[in-house]
Amino acid sequence: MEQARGERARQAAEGAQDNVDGERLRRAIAQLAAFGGRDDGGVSRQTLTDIDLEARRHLVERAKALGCQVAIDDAANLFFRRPGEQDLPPVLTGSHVDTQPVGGKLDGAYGVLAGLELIEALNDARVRTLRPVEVVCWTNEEGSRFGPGCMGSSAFVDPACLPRYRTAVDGDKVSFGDALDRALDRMADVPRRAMKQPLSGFVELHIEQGPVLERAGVPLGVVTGIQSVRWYAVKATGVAAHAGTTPMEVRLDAMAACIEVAHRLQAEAARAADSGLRMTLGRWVVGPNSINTIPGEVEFTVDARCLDEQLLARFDAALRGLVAGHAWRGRMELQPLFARAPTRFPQAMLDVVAQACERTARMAGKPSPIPLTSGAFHDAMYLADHCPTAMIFVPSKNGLSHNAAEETAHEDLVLGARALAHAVAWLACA
Ligand code: HGY
Ligand code: MN
Ligand code: MN
Repeated sequence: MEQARGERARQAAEGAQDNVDGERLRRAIAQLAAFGGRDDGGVSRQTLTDIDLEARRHLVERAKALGCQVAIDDAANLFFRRPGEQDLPPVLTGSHVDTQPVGGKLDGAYGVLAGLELIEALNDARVRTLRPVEVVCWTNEEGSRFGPGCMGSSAFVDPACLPRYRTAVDGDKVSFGDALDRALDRMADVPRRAMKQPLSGFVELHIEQGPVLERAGVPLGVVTGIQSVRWYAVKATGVAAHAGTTPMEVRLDAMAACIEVAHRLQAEAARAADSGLRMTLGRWVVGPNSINTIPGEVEFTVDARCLDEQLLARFDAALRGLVAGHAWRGRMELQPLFARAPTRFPQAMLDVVAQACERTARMAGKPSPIPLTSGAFHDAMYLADHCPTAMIFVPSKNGLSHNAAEETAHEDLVLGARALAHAVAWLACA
Protein backbone atom coordinates (compact mmCIF):
# COMPACT_ATOMS: atom_id res chain seq x y z
CA MET A 1 0.00 0.00 0.00
CA GLU A 2 2.69 2.45 1.06
CA GLN A 3 4.75 1.67 -2.01
CA ALA A 4 1.81 2.11 -4.39
CA ARG A 5 0.98 5.44 -2.76
CA GLY A 6 4.58 6.57 -3.05
CA GLU A 7 4.65 5.65 -6.72
CA ARG A 8 1.38 7.51 -7.29
CA ALA A 9 2.80 10.59 -5.57
CA ARG A 10 5.97 10.44 -7.64
CA GLN A 11 4.09 10.12 -10.93
CA ALA A 12 1.69 12.94 -10.03
CA ALA A 13 4.55 15.19 -8.95
CA GLU A 14 6.63 14.57 -12.06
CA GLY A 15 3.58 14.83 -14.34
CA ALA A 16 2.60 18.18 -12.84
CA GLN A 17 6.16 19.51 -12.86
CA ASP A 18 6.80 18.50 -16.46
CA ASN A 19 3.56 20.09 -17.68
CA VAL A 20 4.24 23.57 -16.29
CA ASP A 21 4.14 25.86 -19.34
CA GLY A 22 6.55 28.80 -19.07
CA GLU A 23 4.91 30.89 -21.79
CA ARG A 24 1.46 30.43 -20.24
CA LEU A 25 2.92 31.62 -16.92
CA ARG A 26 4.56 34.61 -18.60
CA ARG A 27 1.22 35.61 -20.15
CA ALA A 28 -0.58 35.20 -16.83
CA ILE A 29 1.94 37.46 -15.05
CA ALA A 30 1.60 40.13 -17.74
CA GLN A 31 -2.23 39.96 -17.66
CA LEU A 32 -2.41 40.40 -13.87
CA ALA A 33 0.24 43.15 -13.90
CA ALA A 34 -2.06 45.20 -16.14
CA PHE A 35 -4.35 45.75 -13.12
CA GLY A 36 -2.63 48.77 -11.60
CA GLY A 37 0.26 48.67 -14.05
CA ARG A 38 2.50 51.76 -14.07
CA ASP A 39 4.56 53.41 -16.84
CA ASP A 40 7.74 52.53 -14.93
CA GLY A 41 6.90 48.80 -15.12
CA GLY A 42 5.74 48.61 -11.52
CA VAL A 43 2.27 47.94 -10.12
CA SER A 44 0.09 49.98 -7.75
CA ARG A 45 -2.71 47.70 -6.52
CA GLN A 46 -3.25 48.33 -2.82
CA THR A 47 -5.57 46.00 -0.96
CA LEU A 48 -9.34 46.22 -1.63
CA THR A 49 -9.03 49.23 -3.93
CA ASP A 50 -11.15 49.07 -7.09
CA ILE A 51 -8.14 47.91 -9.06
CA ASP A 52 -7.52 45.10 -6.55
CA LEU A 53 -11.17 44.04 -6.80
CA GLU A 54 -10.93 44.00 -10.60
CA ALA A 55 -7.79 41.86 -10.40
CA ARG A 56 -9.57 39.46 -8.05
CA ARG A 57 -12.50 39.18 -10.45
CA HIS A 58 -10.03 38.37 -13.25
CA LEU A 59 -8.60 35.52 -11.13
CA VAL A 60 -12.07 34.18 -10.26
CA GLU A 61 -13.03 34.03 -13.93
CA ARG A 62 -9.75 32.35 -14.86
CA ALA A 63 -10.11 29.76 -12.08
CA LYS A 64 -13.68 28.97 -13.16
CA ALA A 65 -12.46 28.50 -16.73
CA LEU A 66 -10.01 25.92 -15.36
CA GLY A 67 -12.89 23.99 -13.79
CA CYS A 68 -12.16 25.11 -10.24
CA GLN A 69 -14.76 25.52 -7.52
CA VAL A 70 -14.45 29.09 -6.18
CA ALA A 71 -15.17 30.22 -2.60
CA ILE A 72 -14.65 33.34 -0.50
CA ASP A 73 -14.50 33.74 3.29
CA ASP A 74 -15.38 36.57 5.69
CA ALA A 75 -11.93 38.14 5.21
CA ALA A 76 -12.44 38.07 1.43
CA ASN A 77 -9.75 35.42 1.04
CA LEU A 78 -10.43 33.72 -2.33
CA PHE A 79 -10.03 29.94 -2.79
CA PHE A 80 -9.84 28.09 -6.11
CA ARG A 81 -10.30 24.33 -5.61
CA ARG A 82 -9.42 21.50 -7.99
CA PRO A 83 -11.33 18.49 -6.58
CA GLY A 84 -9.41 15.34 -5.61
CA GLU A 85 -10.44 11.71 -5.69
CA GLN A 86 -11.52 11.99 -2.05
CA ASP A 87 -12.98 15.03 -0.28
CA LEU A 88 -10.09 15.22 2.20
CA PRO A 89 -8.54 18.40 3.63
CA PRO A 90 -6.81 20.00 0.64
CA VAL A 91 -3.22 20.92 0.01
CA LEU A 92 -3.23 24.70 -0.27
CA THR A 93 -0.87 26.91 -2.24
CA GLY A 94 -1.04 30.59 -3.23
CA SER A 95 -0.11 34.00 -1.84
CA HIS A 96 -1.46 37.58 -2.23
CA VAL A 97 -2.11 40.00 -5.10
CA ASP A 98 -2.24 43.27 -3.15
CA THR A 99 0.89 45.38 -3.61
CA GLN A 100 2.81 48.16 -1.94
CA PRO A 101 1.84 51.70 -3.05
CA VAL A 102 4.65 51.34 -5.60
CA GLY A 103 5.36 47.64 -5.97
CA GLY A 104 6.42 45.12 -8.57
CA LYS A 105 4.48 42.61 -10.67
CA LEU A 106 5.79 39.56 -8.78
CA ASP A 107 5.57 40.13 -5.00
CA GLY A 108 2.68 37.83 -4.07
CA ALA A 109 1.14 37.69 -7.54
CA TYR A 110 3.76 35.18 -8.68
CA GLY A 111 2.70 32.68 -5.99
CA VAL A 112 -0.99 32.93 -6.90
CA LEU A 113 -0.33 32.63 -10.64
CA ALA A 114 2.08 29.70 -10.20
CA GLY A 115 -0.72 28.03 -8.25
CA LEU A 116 -3.13 28.49 -11.16
CA GLU A 117 -0.38 27.25 -13.52
CA LEU A 118 -0.15 24.14 -11.33
CA ILE A 119 -3.90 23.56 -11.81
CA GLU A 120 -3.45 23.83 -15.59
CA ALA A 121 -0.43 21.49 -15.48
CA LEU A 122 -2.41 18.91 -13.48
CA ASN A 123 -5.23 19.18 -16.01
CA ASP A 124 -2.81 18.81 -18.94
CA ALA A 125 -1.11 15.83 -17.27
CA ARG A 126 -4.55 14.34 -16.55
CA VAL A 127 -3.43 13.75 -13.00
CA ARG A 128 -6.07 12.87 -10.46
CA THR A 129 -4.78 13.76 -7.00
CA LEU A 130 -6.01 11.92 -3.92
CA ARG A 131 -6.71 15.22 -2.10
CA PRO A 132 -8.08 18.44 -3.53
CA VAL A 133 -5.55 21.08 -4.50
CA GLU A 134 -6.53 24.66 -3.66
CA VAL A 135 -5.04 27.99 -4.67
CA VAL A 136 -5.61 30.93 -2.31
CA CYS A 137 -5.46 34.67 -2.81
CA TRP A 138 -5.05 36.13 0.72
CA THR A 139 -6.42 39.57 1.60
CA ASN A 140 -4.13 42.43 2.65
CA GLU A 141 -0.77 40.73 3.05
CA GLU A 142 1.16 43.99 2.69
CA GLY A 143 -0.42 45.90 5.57
CA SER A 144 0.46 49.17 3.87
CA ARG A 145 -3.03 50.63 3.29
CA PHE A 146 -4.49 49.01 6.43
CA GLY A 147 -2.15 47.79 9.16
CA PRO A 148 -1.15 45.22 10.25
CA GLY A 149 -0.02 42.93 7.44
CA CYS A 150 -1.36 39.45 6.71
CA MET A 151 -4.89 40.33 7.81
CA GLY A 152 -6.54 37.70 5.59
CA SER A 153 -4.29 34.78 6.47
CA SER A 154 -4.14 35.56 10.21
CA ALA A 155 -7.95 35.89 10.35
CA PHE A 156 -8.30 32.58 8.45
CA VAL A 157 -6.22 30.89 11.17
CA ASP A 158 -7.81 32.85 14.05
CA PRO A 159 -11.19 34.40 13.07
CA ALA A 160 -11.31 36.27 16.40
CA CYS A 161 -8.80 38.74 14.83
CA LEU A 162 -11.30 40.04 12.27
CA PRO A 163 -13.41 42.41 14.44
CA ARG A 164 -10.26 44.27 15.51
CA TYR A 165 -8.97 44.44 11.93
CA ARG A 166 -12.26 45.95 10.76
CA THR A 167 -11.53 49.12 12.78
CA ALA A 168 -8.19 49.84 11.03
CA VAL A 169 -8.34 52.96 8.84
CA ASP A 170 -6.32 54.08 5.82
CA GLY A 171 -4.90 57.54 5.08
CA ASP A 172 -8.33 58.70 3.87
CA LYS A 173 -10.01 57.45 7.07
CA VAL A 174 -11.72 54.59 5.19
CA SER A 175 -12.07 51.60 7.55
CA PHE A 176 -10.92 48.11 6.61
CA GLY A 177 -14.41 46.92 7.62
CA ASP A 178 -16.08 49.18 5.05
CA ALA A 179 -13.58 48.23 2.35
CA LEU A 180 -14.07 44.55 3.21
CA ASP A 181 -17.88 44.76 3.08
CA ARG A 182 -17.62 46.48 -0.29
CA ALA A 183 -15.33 43.73 -1.57
CA LEU A 184 -17.68 41.01 -0.32
CA ASP A 185 -20.63 42.75 -1.97
CA ARG A 186 -18.73 42.80 -5.27
CA MET A 187 -18.15 39.05 -4.86
CA ALA A 188 -21.69 38.23 -3.72
CA ASP A 189 -21.92 35.66 -6.54
CA VAL A 190 -19.01 33.67 -5.06
CA PRO A 191 -20.10 31.05 -2.46
CA ARG A 192 -19.16 32.10 1.08
CA ARG A 193 -17.13 29.67 3.20
CA ALA A 194 -16.16 29.63 6.87
CA MET A 195 -12.60 30.51 7.80
CA LYS A 196 -10.20 28.12 9.59
CA GLN A 197 -10.83 25.26 7.17
CA PRO A 198 -8.86 22.02 7.83
CA LEU A 199 -5.80 21.84 5.56
CA SER A 200 -3.40 19.02 4.81
CA GLY A 201 -0.57 21.47 4.16
CA PHE A 202 0.36 24.88 2.72
CA VAL A 203 3.23 25.64 0.33
CA GLU A 204 3.89 29.25 -0.74
CA LEU A 205 6.10 30.17 -3.68
CA HIS A 206 7.52 33.71 -3.54
CA ILE A 207 10.34 35.83 -4.86
CA GLU A 208 13.12 36.17 -2.27
CA GLN A 209 13.05 39.99 -2.30
CA GLY A 210 16.64 39.93 -1.06
CA PRO A 211 20.16 39.21 -2.43
CA VAL A 212 21.00 35.71 -1.07
CA LEU A 213 20.05 33.43 -3.99
CA GLU A 214 21.41 35.81 -6.63
CA ARG A 215 24.76 36.08 -4.78
CA ALA A 216 24.92 32.28 -4.50
CA GLY A 217 24.08 31.85 -8.20
CA VAL A 218 21.30 29.42 -7.24
CA PRO A 219 17.77 29.57 -8.75
CA LEU A 220 15.81 27.78 -6.00
CA GLY A 221 15.71 28.29 -2.23
CA VAL A 222 14.24 26.01 0.44
CA VAL A 223 12.94 28.50 3.01
CA THR A 224 13.62 27.21 6.54
CA GLY A 225 11.82 30.04 8.37
CA ILE A 226 10.84 33.71 8.60
CA GLN A 227 12.45 36.35 10.84
CA SER A 228 10.57 38.14 13.60
CA VAL A 229 8.85 41.47 12.87
CA ARG A 230 7.51 44.34 15.01
CA TRP A 231 5.77 47.52 13.86
CA TYR A 232 5.18 50.68 15.92
CA ALA A 233 3.92 54.25 15.51
CA VAL A 234 5.72 57.08 17.34
CA LYS A 235 3.63 60.26 17.66
CA ALA A 236 4.76 63.68 18.88
CA THR A 237 2.17 66.33 19.74
CA GLY A 238 3.41 69.94 20.07
CA VAL A 239 1.86 73.26 18.98
CA ALA A 240 1.41 74.38 15.38
CA ALA A 241 2.59 77.99 15.05
CA HIS A 242 3.89 80.58 12.63
CA ALA A 243 7.28 79.73 11.09
CA GLY A 244 8.36 83.35 10.89
CA THR A 245 7.10 84.96 14.07
CA THR A 246 7.71 82.23 16.67
CA PRO A 247 11.11 82.49 18.42
CA MET A 248 13.05 79.20 18.44
CA GLU A 249 13.20 79.00 22.26
CA VAL A 250 9.40 79.00 22.71
CA ARG A 251 8.49 76.48 20.02
CA LEU A 252 6.88 73.08 20.64
CA ASP A 253 8.07 71.69 17.34
CA ALA A 254 6.80 68.10 16.89
CA MET A 255 9.12 67.53 13.92
CA ALA A 256 12.22 68.55 15.87
CA ALA A 257 11.20 66.14 18.63
CA CYS A 258 10.67 63.24 16.21
CA ILE A 259 13.93 63.88 14.39
CA GLU A 260 15.79 63.65 17.69
CA VAL A 261 14.12 60.33 18.59
CA ALA A 262 14.66 59.03 15.04
CA HIS A 263 18.38 59.84 15.17
CA ARG A 264 18.75 57.92 18.44
CA LEU A 265 16.84 54.98 16.97
CA GLN A 266 19.14 54.93 13.94
CA ALA A 267 22.15 54.83 16.30
CA GLU A 268 20.52 51.96 18.24
CA ALA A 269 19.88 50.06 15.03
CA ALA A 270 23.43 50.68 13.79
CA ARG A 271 24.83 49.13 16.97
CA ALA A 272 22.70 45.97 16.39
CA ALA A 273 23.06 45.79 12.58
CA ASP A 274 25.90 43.23 12.72
CA SER A 275 23.60 40.97 14.75
CA GLY A 276 21.01 41.06 11.99
CA LEU A 277 18.66 43.80 13.18
CA ARG A 278 16.97 45.75 10.34
CA MET A 279 15.03 48.92 11.11
CA THR A 280 13.02 51.18 8.79
CA LEU A 281 11.27 54.47 9.57
CA GLY A 282 9.09 54.20 6.50
CA ARG A 283 6.02 56.41 6.85
CA TRP A 284 5.90 59.99 8.18
CA VAL A 285 2.67 61.93 8.61
CA VAL A 286 3.19 65.63 9.31
CA GLY A 287 0.42 67.97 10.42
CA PRO A 288 -0.43 70.43 9.04
CA ASN A 289 2.38 69.70 6.56
CA SER A 290 2.85 73.30 5.47
CA ILE A 291 6.12 74.98 4.61
CA ASN A 292 5.46 77.95 6.88
CA THR A 293 3.77 76.32 9.89
CA ILE A 294 5.72 74.66 12.69
CA PRO A 295 4.50 71.03 12.74
CA GLY A 296 2.07 70.53 15.60
CA GLU A 297 1.71 66.76 15.13
CA VAL A 298 4.16 64.30 13.61
CA GLU A 299 3.84 60.52 13.49
CA PHE A 300 6.40 58.11 12.08
CA THR A 301 6.40 54.31 11.85
CA VAL A 302 9.09 51.86 12.94
CA ASP A 303 9.51 48.47 11.22
CA ALA A 304 12.05 46.35 13.14
CA ARG A 305 13.05 42.80 12.18
CA CYS A 306 15.49 40.17 13.32
CA LEU A 307 15.81 36.38 13.50
CA ASP A 308 17.04 36.76 17.11
CA GLU A 309 13.93 37.38 19.22
CA GLN A 310 15.99 38.43 22.30
CA LEU A 311 17.79 41.08 20.30
CA LEU A 312 14.46 42.41 19.04
CA ALA A 313 13.17 42.48 22.61
CA ARG A 314 16.19 44.61 23.60
CA PHE A 315 15.48 46.97 20.71
CA ASP A 316 11.84 47.15 21.87
CA ALA A 317 12.97 48.11 25.39
CA ALA A 318 15.37 50.74 24.01
CA LEU A 319 12.62 52.23 21.83
CA ARG A 320 10.19 52.39 24.75
CA GLY A 321 12.85 54.00 26.91
CA LEU A 322 13.69 56.60 24.25
CA VAL A 323 10.06 57.62 23.78
CA ALA A 324 9.17 57.64 27.49
CA GLY A 325 12.33 59.45 28.47
CA HIS A 326 12.30 62.09 25.74
CA ALA A 327 12.58 65.41 27.56
CA TRP A 328 10.36 68.01 26.03
CA ARG A 329 7.21 69.92 27.06
CA GLY A 330 5.09 68.31 24.33
CA ARG A 331 3.63 64.80 24.23
CA MET A 332 5.46 61.73 22.79
CA GLU A 333 3.53 58.46 22.44
CA LEU A 334 4.43 54.97 21.27
CA GLN A 335 1.80 52.60 19.79
CA PRO A 336 2.76 48.96 19.02
CA LEU A 337 1.01 47.96 15.74
CA PHE A 338 2.13 44.41 14.88
CA ALA A 339 4.34 41.72 16.34
CA ARG A 340 5.14 38.24 15.04
CA ALA A 341 7.74 35.87 16.50
CA PRO A 342 10.15 33.99 14.21
CA THR A 343 8.63 31.13 12.18
CA ARG A 344 10.37 27.80 11.59
CA PHE A 345 8.95 25.33 9.02
CA PRO A 346 8.80 21.60 9.93
CA GLN A 347 11.53 19.28 8.65
CA ALA A 348 9.05 16.94 6.92
CA MET A 349 7.83 19.85 4.77
CA LEU A 350 11.39 21.06 4.12
CA ASP A 351 12.19 17.54 2.85
CA VAL A 352 9.25 17.59 0.39
CA VAL A 353 10.25 21.04 -0.88
CA ALA A 354 13.93 20.10 -1.12
CA GLN A 355 13.04 16.95 -3.11
CA ALA A 356 10.93 19.05 -5.50
CA CYS A 357 13.62 21.71 -5.93
CA GLU A 358 16.36 19.11 -6.38
CA ARG A 359 14.55 17.38 -9.26
CA THR A 360 13.66 20.70 -10.87
CA ALA A 361 17.25 21.92 -10.71
CA ARG A 362 18.64 18.60 -11.91
CA MET A 363 16.26 18.43 -14.90
CA ALA A 364 17.32 21.96 -15.85
CA GLY A 365 21.04 21.40 -15.30
CA LYS A 366 21.08 24.05 -12.58
CA PRO A 367 22.84 24.14 -9.16
CA SER A 368 21.05 22.39 -6.28
CA PRO A 369 18.76 24.45 -4.02
CA ILE A 370 20.11 26.05 -0.85
CA PRO A 371 18.36 26.64 2.50
CA LEU A 372 17.71 30.23 3.62
CA THR A 373 15.51 32.20 5.99
CA SER A 374 13.12 34.88 4.80
CA GLY A 375 13.80 38.55 5.58
CA ALA A 376 10.29 39.44 4.41
CA PHE A 377 7.21 38.22 6.24
CA HIS A 378 4.61 36.14 4.40
CA ASP A 379 1.16 34.64 4.92
CA ALA A 380 2.98 31.34 5.50
CA MET A 381 4.03 32.64 8.93
CA TYR A 382 0.41 32.35 10.11
CA LEU A 383 -0.45 29.19 8.18
CA ALA A 384 2.47 27.56 10.02
CA ASP A 385 0.28 27.75 13.16
CA HIS A 386 -2.51 25.91 11.34
CA CYS A 387 -0.99 23.13 9.22
CA PRO A 388 2.38 21.79 7.97
CA THR A 389 3.77 24.74 5.97
CA ALA A 390 6.74 25.52 3.74
CA MET A 391 7.99 28.08 1.21
CA ILE A 392 10.03 28.08 -1.98
CA PHE A 393 12.03 31.12 -3.15
CA VAL A 394 13.38 32.22 -6.50
CA PRO A 395 15.99 35.00 -6.86
CA SER A 396 15.26 38.74 -7.08
CA LYS A 397 17.44 40.77 -9.44
CA ASN A 398 19.76 42.98 -7.34
CA GLY A 399 17.80 41.68 -4.33
CA LEU A 400 15.29 44.46 -5.02
CA SER A 401 11.57 44.45 -4.14
CA HIS A 402 8.89 46.89 -2.95
CA ASN A 403 10.13 48.84 -5.95
CA ALA A 404 8.81 49.21 -9.52
CA ALA A 405 12.07 47.69 -10.79
CA GLU A 406 11.39 44.37 -8.99
CA GLU A 407 12.37 41.58 -11.40
CA THR A 408 13.23 37.87 -11.61
CA ALA A 409 14.62 36.09 -14.69
CA HIS A 410 11.74 34.33 -16.44
CA GLU A 411 13.74 31.09 -16.47
CA ASP A 412 13.89 31.23 -12.67
CA LEU A 413 10.16 31.98 -12.42
CA VAL A 414 9.47 28.82 -14.44
CA LEU A 415 11.83 26.74 -12.28
CA GLY A 416 10.02 27.96 -9.17
CA ALA A 417 6.64 27.05 -10.66
CA ARG A 418 7.96 23.58 -11.56
CA ALA A 419 9.26 23.03 -8.04
CA LEU A 420 5.94 24.17 -6.56
CA ALA A 421 4.01 21.85 -8.90
CA HIS A 422 6.13 18.90 -7.81
CA ALA A 423 5.82 19.63 -4.08
CA VAL A 424 2.05 20.27 -4.08
CA ALA A 425 1.17 17.35 -6.36
CA TRP A 426 3.32 15.06 -4.19
CA LEU A 427 1.58 16.22 -1.00
CA ALA A 428 -1.84 15.85 -2.66
CA CYS A 429 -1.19 12.16 -3.35
CA ALA A 430 1.04 11.13 -0.45
O1 HGY B 1 6.81 43.58 4.65
C1 HGY B 1 6.97 42.43 4.27
O2 HGY B 1 7.87 41.71 4.69
C2 HGY B 1 6.04 41.85 3.21
O3 HGY B 1 6.68 41.96 1.98
N1 HGY B 1 4.78 42.50 3.17
MN1 MN C 1 4.73 39.28 -0.55
MN1 MN D 1 5.58 42.71 -0.03
